[in-house]
Amino acid sequence: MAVIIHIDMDYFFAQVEERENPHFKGKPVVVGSDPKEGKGRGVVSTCNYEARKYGVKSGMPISKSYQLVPHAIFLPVNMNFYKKVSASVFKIIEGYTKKMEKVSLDEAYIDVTKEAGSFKKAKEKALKIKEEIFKKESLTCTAGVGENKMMAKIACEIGKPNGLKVILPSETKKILSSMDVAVIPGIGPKTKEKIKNYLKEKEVRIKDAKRIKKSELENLFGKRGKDFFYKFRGRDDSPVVENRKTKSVGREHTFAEDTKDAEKIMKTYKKLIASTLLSVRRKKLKIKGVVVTCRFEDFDTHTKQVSFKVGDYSEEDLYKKSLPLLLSFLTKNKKIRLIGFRSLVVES
Ligand code: DCP
Ligand code: CA
Ligand code: CA
Repeated sequence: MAVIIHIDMDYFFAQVEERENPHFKGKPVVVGSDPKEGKGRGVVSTCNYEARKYGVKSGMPISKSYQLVPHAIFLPVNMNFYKKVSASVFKIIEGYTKKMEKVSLDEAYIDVTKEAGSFKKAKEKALKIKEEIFKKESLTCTAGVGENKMMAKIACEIGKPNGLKVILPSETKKILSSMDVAVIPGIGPKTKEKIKNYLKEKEVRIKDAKRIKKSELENLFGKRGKDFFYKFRGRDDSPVVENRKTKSVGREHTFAEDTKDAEKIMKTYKKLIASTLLSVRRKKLKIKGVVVTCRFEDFDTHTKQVSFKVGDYSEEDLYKKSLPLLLSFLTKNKKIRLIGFRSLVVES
């Protein structure tokens, strides 16, 4: 049996805004598009718990949220900043485990089966992570611990906000049975509606959904149906998949003398590609993009990059794909001191 922790930041974008503006604390904060005094046409990204008391929710039209709490603090989505905060948070979590899967800017699964071994140890680990995130980033999160990804996520939902909830394997079935089917990942409003109609009931809890046979679920939902059958029973075999780190492999060359000789530059460039590719193949890596660097005679240094589908590429492919980048440097009216070629790679 596995031991999985799911971490989800509380009211993430809004909490980051509160942290940056302590005088917002205690007031309703809505992050999203401009409400334009009720005429705005975008949606709410998220809001703090004060705003939730008025019924504001993620995804709601911003105009509706303005009707509900016109006196709220409305803020635009400062995505680049949230991304930075997210990276710092994940860095903290990574310090505790090798096996982490980020699933969005504010949530991740970690598989602690080997490292922690027991639910008790996993709970201690989750608490340490929560404490370190709070200490270093002044942000709260909720952690859920369960026997698989689904149960860890459900535990996290129960524990929100600023909670730590463990669902022991012996509790899994009982906890699930009285919950609404919509807690099952993959069951959205449409799927729920179909199940409701099939059972001819007004509301469907998981214990009701368990009356549907596997074959019936398969008829209703195809492959997903079988998945639902097991999930209603607390089973989920999906593994925690580490996010593949992008690394790069590259070469560079400094010319003996600064040059504008296109033929000479091209010849060197092709050699850099060939040598890089050799190294990529030796390490059995797959390529997902390239970066071209150029340093001019005055040491002014530029890089350009292009991404493409992860795969195996030939020297010729890489040359063709990256040539426009190199050419953009050659058209500058300056001599070149160094060129570099780098391929962005992932483990295959
Ligand atoms: N988000 C968004 N639009 C949505 C849902 C979410 O832009 N429809 C963004 C804003 C959230 C962040 O993603 O802050 C994380 O989403 P969550 O669903 O985890 O929600 P919150 O973190 O805001 O709240 P909770 O405390 O319920 O996790
Ligand atoms: Ca969240
Ligand atoms: Ca989330």
